[in-house]
Amino acid sequence: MKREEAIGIVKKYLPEKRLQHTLRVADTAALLADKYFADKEKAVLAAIFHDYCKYRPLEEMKRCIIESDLPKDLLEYHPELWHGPVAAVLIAREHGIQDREIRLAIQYHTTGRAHMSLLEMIVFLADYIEPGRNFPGVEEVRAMAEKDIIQACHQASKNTIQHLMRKGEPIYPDTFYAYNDLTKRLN
Ligand code: DGI
Ligand code: FE
Ligand code: FE
Ligand code: FE
Repeated sequence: MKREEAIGIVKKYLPEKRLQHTLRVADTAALLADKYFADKEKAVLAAIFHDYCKYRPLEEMKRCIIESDLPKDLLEYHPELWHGPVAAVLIAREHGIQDREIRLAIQYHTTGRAHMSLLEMIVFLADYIEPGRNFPGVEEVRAMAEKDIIQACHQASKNTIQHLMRKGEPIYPDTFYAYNDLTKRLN
C-alpha cells in the first residue's frame, strides 16, 4: 500500500490534530529509517497506521482483544494501551496489511517490548520525538536519536516509566521488559 492510500484510510478515523501527529510520526520514521538503514516504506506505513484505532469505542477494542490472539492481560491495564495491539489486528482484517514487521511495530508502539526490531524501535521513537511533542526530556532523546537509536529508545522508555510512576499509574509488563532489554543492549 502506498503512503497516500494509507493516509486516506486513517484520515476517516482520526480528528485533525491526531492526523497531524500521525503525519509527523511518518516523516520522523522516514528520517530514522534513512539514518539507520531500515525499510523506509515499512516504517512509513507502520507510522501512518500506528494510532489507527486510537478513537475506536472501548467496547469494540475490548471485543477485539477477547476474540483475537492478543494478550488478555491488556484488559487489566489502562485502555490507552489497547489501541496499538487492536490496530495491529484490524489493519490486517480491514485493509489486508499482513506484514509481520509492520504489525509488530504498530502493536508495540506504546509500550515497547524486549528484543524490539529496528522497525519497532523506529516507530516507538518517532512517536516519542516527532516535532509536535514537547514533554520534559524530549530534547535529550531527540539528540540521542541522531546518534544511537538504542540509547534514544532507552531514554524514552525510562522517561515514560518515571512519568507513570510519579503519577502512581500501573505499568504494563512489556513497558518494563523494553526498558530492561534496552538497558542490556546499551553500549
Ligand atoms: O497514542 P499516542 O498518544 O501518540 O502515544 P502512545 O501510544 O505512545 O502513548 C499513549 C499513552 O500511554 C502515553 O500517555 C503513555 C502511556 N503509557 C505507556 N506505557 C504505559 C502507559 N500507560 C500505562 N498506564 N502503563 C504503561 O505501561
Ligand atoms: Fe499511540
Ligand atoms: Fe509512544
Ligand atoms: Fe502516536
